Order: sequence, then structure tokens, then C-alpha cells
Amino acid sequence: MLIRKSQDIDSSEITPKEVYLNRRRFIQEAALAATGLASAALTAELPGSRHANAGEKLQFRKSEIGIQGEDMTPFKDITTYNNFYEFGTDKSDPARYAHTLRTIPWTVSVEGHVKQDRIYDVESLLKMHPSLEERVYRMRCVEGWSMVIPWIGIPLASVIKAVQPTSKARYVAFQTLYDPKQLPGQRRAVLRWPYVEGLRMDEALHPLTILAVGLYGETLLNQNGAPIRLVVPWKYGFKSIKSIVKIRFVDREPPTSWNLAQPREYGFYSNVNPEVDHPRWSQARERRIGEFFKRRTLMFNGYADQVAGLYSGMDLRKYY
Ligand SMILES: Nc1nc2c(c(=O)[nH]1)N[C@H]1C(S)=C(S)[C@@H](COP(=O)(O)O)O[C@H]1N2
Ligand SMILES: [Mo]
Repeated sequence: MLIRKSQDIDSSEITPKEVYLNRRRFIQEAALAATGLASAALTAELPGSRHANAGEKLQFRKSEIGIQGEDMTPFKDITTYNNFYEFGTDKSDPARYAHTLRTIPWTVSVEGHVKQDRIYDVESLLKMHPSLEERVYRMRCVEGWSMVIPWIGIPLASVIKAVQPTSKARYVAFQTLYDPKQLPGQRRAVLRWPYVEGLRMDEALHPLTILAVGLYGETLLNQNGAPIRLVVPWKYGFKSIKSIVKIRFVDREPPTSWNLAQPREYGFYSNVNPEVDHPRWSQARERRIGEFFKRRTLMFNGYADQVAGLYSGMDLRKYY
């Protein structure tokens, strides 16, 4: 049970901030239990996650995977210039409105062609990898802006290996929470809700693909997709689905939100490619947030050495 969990932590590991956050969580949960909102079964089964409090410090190791030598985008920009249509379509909307999302408790249902359908909390997913890793990734939005973000997370491959998909699993489908009360943008039909995304199994297993729970050493703020989101750095940003509640192993290419909305403009693959333009604009250049001059967009967002092999023999104009 969660309340006992926070007491389990060795006091030597606890920073003042963590003490504060743990106390705050205790009070939140006590309040929830008092109002009867949390059933006995719920609190017993959902230990919640130490990682789910926005802004909580995380312990991690620096990964050798990722980029070096580029300036990281300031925390302020990463957390105030966002795309998260569940909170509105303006870049400033998510930072203003995402506080309505409750990330405790949070569960992710793993289902489909897998050894066992099961519901996991964030912490038990993270235990599928030895430790949290910091990965500095260049990220490129399809609209033409880019950032360099020090993500904290674990390889999606570790989760996939732990849950053991069957041989029928050829793709992985992801789903964001659907709850218009918490995600008020879902009251408007700007997209079909819930937001869905997908990867081919080899893309999902690729070592660059991570489930992120933090950035700049702290748990994700809601606007960045708390408590757990996908990060696929060689693809346009919309593939990196936020606030995931379901991971489903499937045998066919799953539907994806932006492809459903504008199939001619957004394909399933959506690999960053300066040579394949969006029908309404060029993808050859991009604006790094914080910089004045545009820079050239790199093939596969600069990760071609690692990922080009996934697409050998494929016509990238057809499979855009
Ligand atoms: N559920 C959900 N996930 C989403 C989106 C969204 O609207 N809803 N926007 C996507 C797009 S277009 C981008 S560019 C990135 C932006 O992530 P960031 O705001 O953390 O930089 O999130 C992606 N994930
Ligand atoms: Mo985007």
C-alpha cells in the first residue's frame, strides 16, 4: 500500500523536497479516502508511483545513448511551449490548463497479443529496467520547430521484453487517457479521442525508443505528458504520445490520431525527412526554439546511423 511505501524509503535517501512531496501525497490520499472516492480495492491494488508527482526529483544514470554537443532547450521553453490538444490547440494552453489532469493513481493496461493482459502502475513498469536513464534527444515537431530535451525514462524494449508479447504481435498501439473532465480539450472534436499512436514492433524495440517519466531530472509536468509518455526521437513529435493508459500488442498497423484526421498529410511512419515535404509546407528546415536563424533538418532527425536500417528497401515517399 502506498502510504506504507513512502515510509519504506530509507530516510538517508530523502531530500527535503521529497519529504514535502511524500507528505503532500499522503494528505491527498487521505483526503481521497475520506471522501470515499478511493475504494478499498483501489487503494490496495494501486500503490501509485513515486514518479507520478509532477516536479519530483528523480534518481537516474546518464545514458551513453543520445546526442552530445548541442545546447539543451531551457526548461522554461520545454514546459511552456507545448502541443497537447487535450488541453487546447495553442502552444501556451497545456502549461495553463494541464493542472486538471490527475496523475495519481495512474495505471497502464498492457493487453492484446501478450502472455498476460495486466494492469501496471508506473512504478512497476519502471522496475522492468535496472534504472532510470537520462537521454538527451533532439526532438522535431512536424510544424517546423525543434528542441533538445534531457529526457528521463527507460527503453520501451525493456517493458516489451518483460511483458512478453506473443509471435502474433507485429505492432504496438498506444492510447492516451480519455476523460473530458480532466482533459477538457476532448470536449471539442479537433481530433478523434482518445489520442492513439502506434509503432511497428522493430521500431518499438529500437534502443532509442523510450518511455519517459521525467526531464531535467524531475518527473514530467502534466503539459509534457505526465506521468508516462512515449519518446521516439527520429519521428515527428506527434508520434510521441503523452499520458499513456494503454499499450496493446496487435497484428496489424493500428490507427493513429493524426493519420485519421488528415491521412494525406500525416502517415503512420512519420519519420523526420527533409526530402519529403508536408503537402502544405517544406520540411527542409526547422526553427530550434530559442534560436533566431533556421537550421537544416537532418534525415531521421539526425539518428540515421541508428535507424535507417529499419526502413531499408522502403519507399519513404510512399510510407511517409
Ligand atoms: N496525447 C497527446 N500526445 C501528444 C500530442 C497531443 O496532442 N496529445 N501532441 C504531440 C505533438 S504534435 C508533439 S510535437 C509532442 C510535443 O511534446 P512536448 O509538448 O512535450 O514538447 O507531443 C505529442 N504527443
Ligand atoms: Mo508536433
